[in-house]
Amino acid sequence: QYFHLRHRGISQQSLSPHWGHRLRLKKDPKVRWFEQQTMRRRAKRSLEVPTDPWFPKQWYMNNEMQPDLNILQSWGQGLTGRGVVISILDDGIEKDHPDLWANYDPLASYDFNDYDPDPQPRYTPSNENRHGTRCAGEVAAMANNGFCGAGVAFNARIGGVRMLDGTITDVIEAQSLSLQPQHIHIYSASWGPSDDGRTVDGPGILTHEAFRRGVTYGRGGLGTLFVWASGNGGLHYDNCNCDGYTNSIHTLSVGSATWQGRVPWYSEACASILTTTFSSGLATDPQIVSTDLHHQCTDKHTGTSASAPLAAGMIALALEANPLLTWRDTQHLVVRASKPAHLQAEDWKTNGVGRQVSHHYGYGLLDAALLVDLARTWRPTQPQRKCALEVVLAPLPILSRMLVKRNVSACTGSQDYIRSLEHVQVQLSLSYSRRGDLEISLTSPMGTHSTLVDIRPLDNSSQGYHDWTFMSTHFWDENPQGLWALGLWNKGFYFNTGMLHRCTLLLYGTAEDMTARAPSPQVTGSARVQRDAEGLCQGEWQRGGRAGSAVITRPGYPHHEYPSCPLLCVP
Ligand SMILES: *[C@@H]1O[C@H](CO)[C@@H](O)[C@H](O)[C@H]1NC(C)=O
Ligand SMILES: *[C@@H]1O[C@H](CO)[C@@H](O)[C@H](O)[C@H]1NC(C)=O
Ligand SMILES: [Ca+2]
Ligand SMILES: [Ca+2]
Ligand SMILES: [Ca+2]
Repeated sequence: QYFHLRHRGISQQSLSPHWGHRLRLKKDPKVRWFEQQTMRRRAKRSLEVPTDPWFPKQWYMNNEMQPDLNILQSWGQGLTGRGVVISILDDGIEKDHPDLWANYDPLASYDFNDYDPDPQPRYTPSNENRHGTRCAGEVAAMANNGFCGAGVAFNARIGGVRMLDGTITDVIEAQSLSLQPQHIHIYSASWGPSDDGRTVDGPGILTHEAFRRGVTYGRGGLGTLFVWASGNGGLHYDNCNCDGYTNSIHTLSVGSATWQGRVPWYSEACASILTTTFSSGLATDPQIVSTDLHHQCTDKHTGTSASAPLAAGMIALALEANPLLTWRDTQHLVVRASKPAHLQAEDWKTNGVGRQVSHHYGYGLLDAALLVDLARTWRPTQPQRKCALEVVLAPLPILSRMLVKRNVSACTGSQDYIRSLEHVQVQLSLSYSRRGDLEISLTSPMGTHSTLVDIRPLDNSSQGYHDWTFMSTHFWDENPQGLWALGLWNKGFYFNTGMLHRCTLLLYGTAEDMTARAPSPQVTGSARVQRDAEGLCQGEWQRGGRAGSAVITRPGYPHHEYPSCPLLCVP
């Protein structure tokens, strides 16, 4: 017979066995076997698989194919976007759609085409205004309601800004991007300048200011998250570094891969892409499932526009796991949670800190489970520093192939000193006989070669670049000290000529050596942590790193999400 014995003299929980009582039991001839009960960590195994009829068609997130976006694993940990607000800046949102209405958030919505609070799309025979509704369903279509599929963050709140169905001005863009910055956490946008392969264009003064204010003051000062599609100009050999929205350091630029891990025909490569999610490919490749106009479902959502909302939904899961992430923390996490996986490209290279990076995919396929795991234990980054250096002191004629080198101290000795890079920008003015023939590249002291703009065969402009800012994410976490090389290479007509007038290297980052961070988090927080009946942590807890790093307190944070908290428990 088995008995369960309790003893009042023994504390409910302790870190060591009680030797005295064990000895007494051991000596007792009537006891043949005993064991002191210890806490066992058990997680519910049930991967919460939505019952929605179209979920089996959601190949990119239903675990059918490996690797996929690893969304099911995050749901299994109870993360579904609860408490996170996302707004889709597009052509409207069908707010009464049977798979959206419950998550629809009027406070995250507006109509800047008609200047009214109702972003309902304008219906036309060709259904051209279905784009926003399709993007919204990817993020937050309702789950387990017997209809359509499920969104990545199916318990998040979703809004829509109608702004693409009409004349677009700097004011409208700026107003859209600064709608309710204390209420909306993530904006997802899949638009930009023409993808014709000959345009160089970016945000106007007001929109630029909207981005700056968003990251500075938005979300209570943690910074609004702007998730952006990289562009659909692949057919026109476009380069997303000629698009000032997606190449902004303030936007998180998302590229696409087909289910087989190929570069889709519409995809544009560039150095400012940070990460990749799945989307469509050829007509025979599976596409993305989402909500559609007229209360319908679709399994035909396509293009880079379909990739950005998937990333926005995954970031919503990370924000639920850790609401205190800043806009730069989020980019750091996305760098770390993106993997080359099976993505095919000719240009994968290993950068100076050992990460694989490509102009087609950034750091690779985003993994939701990895993202939320890293988010939970992330120690905040120090404030952003900026170190600017003039590369060209006097105008230089552009030779057919040239390198302009500069030995950089990274602002050593000043309060702008940078040890670990984040974004790197090159701001330049040059004239050139045929702009699209000129390839511009940047090589870091650690030997990472990044193409700032590849040739664009259709760009026959003779206007050159005027104070244009290119951006690269490929040097992330590298040490910027040493010799940088700007490369200019005429890859077109032999008689091309031009002048490099100005060039400034802008380094962003912090004085912290990010490569020295322990690979797994150092939880040293002290705390008012208590355990509940199941031995799980409850109540307030703190986490901190080594001396000098920030310590955060999160009152009443969901306890069961934190595998790290048992380290310290106050009975
Ligand atoms: C760059 O400058 C530093 C400090 O002046 C010097 O030690 C280093 O040798 C220089 N590197 C190159 C490649 O010139
Ligand atoms: C560039 O090409 C377009 C279309 O082929 C043509 O209309 C335009 O005149 C060309 N511009 C220059 C500067 O050659
Ligand atoms: Ca309206
Ligand atoms: Ca559904
Ligand atoms: Ca483009």
